[in-house]
Amino acid sequence: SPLSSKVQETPAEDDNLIVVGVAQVGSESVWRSAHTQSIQDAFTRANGYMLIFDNARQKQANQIKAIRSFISQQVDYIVLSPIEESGWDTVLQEAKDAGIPVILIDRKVSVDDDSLYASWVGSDFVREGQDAGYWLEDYMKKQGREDDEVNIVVLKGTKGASATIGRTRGFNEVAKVQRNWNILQQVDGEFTTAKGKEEMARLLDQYEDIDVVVSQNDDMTFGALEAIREAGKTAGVNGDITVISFDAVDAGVELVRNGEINIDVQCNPDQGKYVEQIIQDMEAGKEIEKAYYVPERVYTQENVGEEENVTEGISG
Ligand code: GZL
Ligand code: ZN
Repeated sequence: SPLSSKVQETPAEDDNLIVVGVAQVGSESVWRSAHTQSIQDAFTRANGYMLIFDNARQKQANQIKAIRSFISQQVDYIVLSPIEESGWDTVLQEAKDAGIPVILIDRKVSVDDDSLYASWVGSDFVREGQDAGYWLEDYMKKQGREDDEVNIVVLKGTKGASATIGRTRGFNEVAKVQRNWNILQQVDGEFTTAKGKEEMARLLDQYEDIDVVVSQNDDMTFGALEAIREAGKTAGVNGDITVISFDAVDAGVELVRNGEINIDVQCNPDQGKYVEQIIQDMEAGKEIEKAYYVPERVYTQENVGEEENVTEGISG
């Protein structure tokens, strides 16, 4: 029979589509899913884009492979959420040599030459950590416990991630000037519910008096709350253990409403539209900033009912 080689139709290349390669961290958390959704909502065909999306499943090597594949496909822009801050100089130089602008989203890179990326959109992670620390300082005062020993455990996110580095630095800045705060342990909870639960259970075994848990994302907090319950303790408002969380995904804010989480420091995942705006500006030859911070707030018992009081738009 004649060779029926089915000729692979190359997709009709609409010249005027902007081709964007996105190297996403993975799908490790509820926050990450919302973040991915914001990217997919922004880069639609209707908006004039062809989106090539890669999920690195939490491995930097996969992100580097994805970037190299975007370069060989000669995309117009590369958007990267770098899983950790180091290890990017070589592959970003390759993108630069290929004349493909790289826009960072969410997390940051630490590179010698910051011309290796055009711009960054994300959260002020150090500020988030400080907000958590200042809230705890204020809360202890309100509770009349400013002179009590406060035993704190910290569930950290994945090693080397800007969110982990920033939240840890910001909280530690406040903690180090509190005479009576003891940070018993800071452990890697990997931003996941399973690991957060496992680590919290281990800490509850090890210490009979934990007053506060600082959990660097809601997914870990969901696990920590299970571990606290299984240890026969209570969490949140009027609980044995005060709970400080980050991300403020919908399910996290719900737990603030019902009192299981005392404060949830928002990390705004709605970043895709800001990166799309930057690309529009670059297409129009406009000057762009090196960094854009997305608007964020914190959720507590007092303000959880309030409307989103963040000002729309990014601050350069
Ligand atoms: C923060 C983001 C973090 C979230 C986690 O901007 O990088 O990664 O806090 C996610 O939920 O895994
Ligand atoms: Zn105590």
